[in-house]
Amino acid sequence: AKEPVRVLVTGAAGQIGYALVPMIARGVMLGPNQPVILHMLDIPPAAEALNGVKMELVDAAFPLLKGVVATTDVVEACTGVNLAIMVGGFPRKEGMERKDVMSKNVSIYKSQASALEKHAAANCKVLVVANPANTNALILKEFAPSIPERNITCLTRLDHNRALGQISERLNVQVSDVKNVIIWGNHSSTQYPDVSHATVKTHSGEKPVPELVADDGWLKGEFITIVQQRGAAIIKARKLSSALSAASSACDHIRDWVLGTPEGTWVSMGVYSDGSYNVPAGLIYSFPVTCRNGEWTIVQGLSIDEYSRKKLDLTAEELTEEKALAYSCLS
Ligand code: NAX
Repeated sequence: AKEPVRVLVTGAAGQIGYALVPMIARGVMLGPNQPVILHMLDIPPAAEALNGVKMELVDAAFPLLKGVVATTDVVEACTGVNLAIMVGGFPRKEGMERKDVMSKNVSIYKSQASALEKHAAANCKVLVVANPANTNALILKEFAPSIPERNITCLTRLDHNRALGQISERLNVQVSDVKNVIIWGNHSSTQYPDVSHATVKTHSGEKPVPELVADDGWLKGEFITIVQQRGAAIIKARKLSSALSAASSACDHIRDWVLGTPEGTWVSMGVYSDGSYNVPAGLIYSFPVTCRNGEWTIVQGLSIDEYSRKKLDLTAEELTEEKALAYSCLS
């Protein structure tokens, strides 16, 4: 039998946590033959709710679930984990300054980085979900210098999946036949959902999405804003932010990273920029990546036209500003 993988979920008593932990325990993230031990962390005010989630996990009798640690102690939560899904954070409340929210998250991610650095298993992979996701991941990277930078990522797969969904609806095709959209940049409204290289599988082979949609106005207008603003549209409809789609996309992100992307397919992940596509090095920026043997590689050589170039730069500028703001919170 396979050794169980220890998976940390922070903010596990929250909405995404509640959707995510049963998916992990069912094998959605790591496959149907991989036993797991869940480590769930939350803060003391949520301790009782967290214990309730643990009770439900026991009640669900998941065959793959070999143990549950539910704790408010960050060291206990991080000890021995192979994967860390960072969902916990400080939400922006009405009337709060951006700097104040940033400052709270910087201090959370700084201390959780140190705990992971000291106590996680060697080669632990990290996915940051909590907003500002890219910048929280960058802070985590800075304060966990012994964790390789290729092991620290943030979630833009939800945006990627939203783009696939919109193309599928527009063209009335199966979402599983659409591939190779790209989310560039920040998980924020400056992200650039790009379909220039996306294709749809048809009876007569793979066709480019721009050719099938044949409405440049829609692709450069409504499509982009729908994807960028989808989170706000969900809040308006549900009076709560995206949770099941975020949880499902987090599973997709880790599954593809660990088990590999299908031949000819790439996905979007927020990763540490090496300067590819002239994106400033040293930002956590969403790129198209392929994954093999547990490692991601940025897809190289895609053509970027002038229109796309501006959008790649705009979201990079926002991330550069966020980085400066985060650093100003450290001093
Ligand atoms: P909730 O407020 O329901 O849950 C957050 C949980 O984190 C709470 O239980 C809270 O007690 C806990 N928490 C706070 N500080 C903590 C700390 N220091 N250590 C451990 N736990 C802590 O939010 P939810 O809807 O679950 O969203 C979680 C995060 O995901 C938010 O930051 C949200 O903005 C972000 N999102 C990111 C998405 C992405 O695609 N990257 C999409 C969905 C979501 O909006």
